[in-house]
Amino acid sequence: MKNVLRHCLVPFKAMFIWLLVLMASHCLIAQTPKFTKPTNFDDVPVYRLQIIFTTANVSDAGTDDPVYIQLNSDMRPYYLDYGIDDRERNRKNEYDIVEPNVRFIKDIKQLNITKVGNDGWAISKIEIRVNGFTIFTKTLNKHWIDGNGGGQPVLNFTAAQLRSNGKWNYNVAPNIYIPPLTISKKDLVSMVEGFVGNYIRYIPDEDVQWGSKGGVNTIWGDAVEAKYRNPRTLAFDLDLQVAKFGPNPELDIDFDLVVSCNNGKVLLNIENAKVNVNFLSKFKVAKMNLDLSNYLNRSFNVPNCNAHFNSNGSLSFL
Ligand SMILES: [Ca+2]
Ligand SMILES: [Ca+2]
Ligand SMILES: [Ca+2]
Repeated sequence: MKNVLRHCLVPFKAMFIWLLVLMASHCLIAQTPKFTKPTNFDDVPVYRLQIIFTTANVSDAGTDDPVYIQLNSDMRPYYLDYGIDDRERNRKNEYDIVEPNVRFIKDIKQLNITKVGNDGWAISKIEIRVNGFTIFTKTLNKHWIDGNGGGQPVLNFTAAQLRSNGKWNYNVAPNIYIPPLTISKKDLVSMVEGFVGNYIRYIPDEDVQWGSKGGVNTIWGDAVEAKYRNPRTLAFDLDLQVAKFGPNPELDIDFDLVVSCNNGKVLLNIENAKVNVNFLSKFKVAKMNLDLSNYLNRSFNVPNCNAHFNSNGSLSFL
């Protein structure tokens, strides 16, 4: 039993370490940070990537179908799924894209939006945000994407279309190359939620979903919650479920996000991970470890490590 549980914990631990390394690269800075402004806008490092969709305000505009995006050909489909009812009529949804294949703005070579299934979705606005700055917006006249009724299930923008948008330059975002010195708790939660919503699509042989109130209740408060414990520790609680015939078993994941300093590098690590369901033994741990080592290379050196959590749960690097 213990052995099974250990196997279950490994992939989740690895995936969160992966996420945290990405978060770390988001903000790891020296006490007197200096950031070189790349000559070319396309060479700006991506510390945070978000995509924002507004669903049109017309009948049936919303959809419960899965939606994924791809920003270059190396990127596997990235599913946009938060622990809420996504893509409702006349609602704006902001998604964090925690994606190792987008390290610089130049890695955004396309925007391909795909919807699976036949519940049509009408989009009225799309926005891409890098490091908190909007670099692309497109207002649409109730653009439907759908798999039937004569609709197209995809909406694509080429590299040239994205870059001719008028916002893809330093004039609009002169400080886009400077990462924030503090990440709010809300933003940390959003990054975890964006990562997990995509990650659960790739767990083999199981249909893992966010918790819900339909049938057996599997959600308490928000699907992702974080609580300040001490300057080194932020405690996360995730509410998920496993789709099964009959009542869906709850999948509750708890872990501590711990910040520390190691040889002048800020490290964010997962500790005390707890999972209440032991179904993850088929997960490819070796693949995850390989991914993890790749992402580790993104860490910055920081000569003076003062990174800590504030009592409001934000992560400060000064
Ligand atoms: Ca619809
Ligand atoms: Ca959802
Ligand atoms: Ca909760």
